[in-house]
Amino acid sequence: MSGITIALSKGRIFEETTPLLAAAGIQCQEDPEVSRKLILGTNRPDVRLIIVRAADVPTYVQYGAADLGITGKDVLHEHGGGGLYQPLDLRIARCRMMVAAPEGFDYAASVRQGARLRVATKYLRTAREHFARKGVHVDLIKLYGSMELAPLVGLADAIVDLVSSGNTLRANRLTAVEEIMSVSSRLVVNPAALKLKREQIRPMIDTFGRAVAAREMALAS
Ligand code: PRT
Ligand code: MG
Repeated sequence: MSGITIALSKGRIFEETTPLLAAAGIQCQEDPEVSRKLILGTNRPDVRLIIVRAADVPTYVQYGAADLGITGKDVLHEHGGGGLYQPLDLRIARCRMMVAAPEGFDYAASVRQGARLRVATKYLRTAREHFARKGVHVDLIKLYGSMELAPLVGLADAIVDLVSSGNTLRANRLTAVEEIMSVSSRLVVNPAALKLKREQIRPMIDTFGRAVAAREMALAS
């Protein structure tokens, strides 16, 4: 196949990617929130989009089922990033990976006392590495979503999750106690595809780069 396949998730990543694609002259022909199709055509006959779960984007690109993908640093960190070229921080879908706990919970004191913390998260690898660096003993409990609930019903002392506005934490009387990393979405590229389709992919990366820079300039002024 000589065309280019780009893997994306719907929701916030698709929404925030649309202007960047437009800057590269790519317009999706269908709204993934409405259409049930998983392969979407664009105005460019040589470019198609595939809609996958956010956590699956690196896998599609790693195996070459997609040439390019757009995915959060959170997802990339869990995946490990093996077999992926990461040329560009797109600076979209920004948020922070945080440790959060119930408002009354003295996180610092329990860490100091060497207590064994129960932490619920869908980001096992990120959480494991973070607490290992700090030398904090944790029992990690794997969840697939709505981590904010876990401390409220006694499943965990704390959670590791993404925070953007902080509204979800506040609504559930939780508070962020530690930042693990700042998160934004990255462009990831299959290295073999980059070699084979360099004349198509390289200009696309450059155009995305210029669109990101222009957007940052506009936001700063
Ligand atoms: O939702 P679904 O289960 O389908 O998949 P997903 O959660 O993996 O995908 P999606 O589309 O929700 O998120 C895709 C990517 O967006 C993530 O991998 C992040 O890189 C990025 N992103 C940016 C976020 C957020 N901001 C964010 N706030 N992803 C999730 N959230 C969630 C967070 O987990 C928490 O539950 O929003 C809630 C907190 O938001 P605030 O605004 O209340 O703080
Ligand atoms: Mg989500």
